[in-house]
Parts: sequence; structure tokens; C-alpha cells
Amino acid sequence: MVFNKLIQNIPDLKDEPAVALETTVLTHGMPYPQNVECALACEEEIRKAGAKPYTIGIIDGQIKIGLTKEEIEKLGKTTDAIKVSRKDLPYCLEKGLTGSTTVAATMILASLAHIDFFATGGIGGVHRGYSETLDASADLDEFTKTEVNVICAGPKAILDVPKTIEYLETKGIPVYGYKCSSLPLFYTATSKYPLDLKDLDEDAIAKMIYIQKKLNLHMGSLIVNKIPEEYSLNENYIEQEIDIALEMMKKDNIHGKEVTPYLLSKMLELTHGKSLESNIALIKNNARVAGLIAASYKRIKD
Ligand code: PSU
Ligand code: MN
Repeated sequence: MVFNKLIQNIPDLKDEPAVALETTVLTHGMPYPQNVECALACEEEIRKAGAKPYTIGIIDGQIKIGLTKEEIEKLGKTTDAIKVSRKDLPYCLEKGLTGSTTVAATMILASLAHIDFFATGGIGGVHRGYSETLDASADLDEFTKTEVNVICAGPKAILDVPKTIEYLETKGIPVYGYKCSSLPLFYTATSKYPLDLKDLDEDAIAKMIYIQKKLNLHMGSLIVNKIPEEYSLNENYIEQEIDIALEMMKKDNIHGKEVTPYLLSKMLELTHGKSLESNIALIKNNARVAGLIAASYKRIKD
């Protein structure tokens, strides 16, 4: 039947120190060619840390766990890949389309391959103006449904950070601070938001994730890793630019799945590429830490 064909290429990676990477950041989060360079550099960081990278996407309706270099290059160049989140997966697969997967969709596909770790830049969260728009990313709820542990640089400052934190708390999603005691805010390394689960190294996090599994918590976790100090941007400066981007978004009447890509590209323009430089540095750093945690986890399990 058709469905078996869809999943026949999904490997079983439960015994490997595997780390997944998403592709929406490749197609909708960064311009070409920096997007492709960044994707390949992340794979290399994971390898150097002693783990194995698997970049995930959908090519012509086929789920790919571990895109080849050529496929990454092709996806990074194309302008017609659709942004695939949880709700879009069946549509993209049935129609035979090419799609890049968001954090939520990548978690779902990674878990089919029994990949426990996944590195990205920033996850989606509760957007500013939530009380009017009800816009909160499907990424957040995914942690309550899918057992994958996501390493990121904290919620992006374009979001409503206190509401995003409260949401994670409400849903009981662990937020582990990798060598940090305050919540990193994507472009900035520190913040006024203290972490409960703080100052942890890769071995401590790997052990906690192992316990999470043994307790049958049936959920994912968020591991927050701060942007390298030299790429950290000034918080007031970023805030100022975000306000401008949000104003433009209102004027341009942007809604739904367009919101995040729109804001990311406006931030790139407004910061004259500085946000991109920081974005690349932090993703690579997350890939490295994800590799360290995956390698440590494998040692604990064995
Ligand atoms: N944050 C970034 N870069 C990105 C994204 C988020 O800094 O590219 C992407 C991720 O793929 C994330 C998605 O899963 O945006 C969230 O989109 P939405 O808010 O529409 O759920
Ligand atoms: Mn949204």
C-alpha cells in the first residue's frame, strides 16, 4: 500500500549517536548560499563532536532522514519548497511535494527513525499579540507529543518570551540550561529570566534524558545553549529592530505560517546581515553541543 512506500526508507537509528537537523531554516530562515554553508557546517560540527548528523526533509513526497549534500544544496536553492509543520505532513506526502520541515515536523520524523536529539537555531513559541491573534507555534505542543530532545539557543526575541516560558512550564516540558543559569534569548546570551534546571554539562543532561525515558514521561525536552559571546547582540538594539519589523508585519497583513519567515527576513534586512551572522554562529554551536550530548547518551545507554 502507498503508506509502506512512504516509510520504507526510514532507518532505525536507535543504537547510533544520531542528531537530526531541520530544513525550514534552510528554505525559509536564511538566504542562499549562507543557508547551505550553514547546514553543511552543522553536520560537520556534529561529526566532530562524535555523533552522526541526519538532516531531515521531504523530496518529491519522500521522507528523507539524512539528506545528501546534493539534496541539501538543491533544497537550499529552490524557492518552492513548502514549509511543513505537523499539520502539513500528510498533505505534502500525499501530493508528492518537496517540503522543508519545521521543528515540530522534524521531531515527528526524527522519532520515526528513533533519533533522540535534534539541533536547531530557535524553536517557535508564543507570538507577541497572542491575546488577539492566538498565534503560538505548533513547535511548543510537539514536546508534549513526541519524545525528541531539541537543542536550541532559546526562544527568539521576536516572540513573547514570558508567555513562551509560562507555556513550557504549564505543559511540564523540561528546559535544561547547558552551562547557563538564565534563559538565552537567541541573539543574546543571557537574560533576566532565571532557569530552574541550570548549569548542566552534556553528561548531566544526557543522564536526565535517560531518566526521563525510564520514567516514561513520554515527552521531549528543550536544551538551551547560549550564543557564543562574541556573536551575542545588544538586547536593546535587537528590541528596537524587532519593534520595527512587527510594525511592518502589521502593515503587510502577514498571518499564519508566513509570520516567522517574514520576521526573520525583516530582521536580516534591518540589522544589515548582523542577525544572520549571529544566527549561523549559534546554530553551529547548538549542533556541536547536540553532538556532545548524543555521544554522552550513547555511552550511558551502553
Ligand atoms: N526560528 C529561527 N529560524 C527558523 C525558525 C525558527 O530562528 O528558521 C523556523 C523553525 O523551523 C521553526 C519554525 O520550527 O520557524 C516555526 O514556525 P512557526 O512559528 O510558523 O511554527
Ligand atoms: Mn504561527
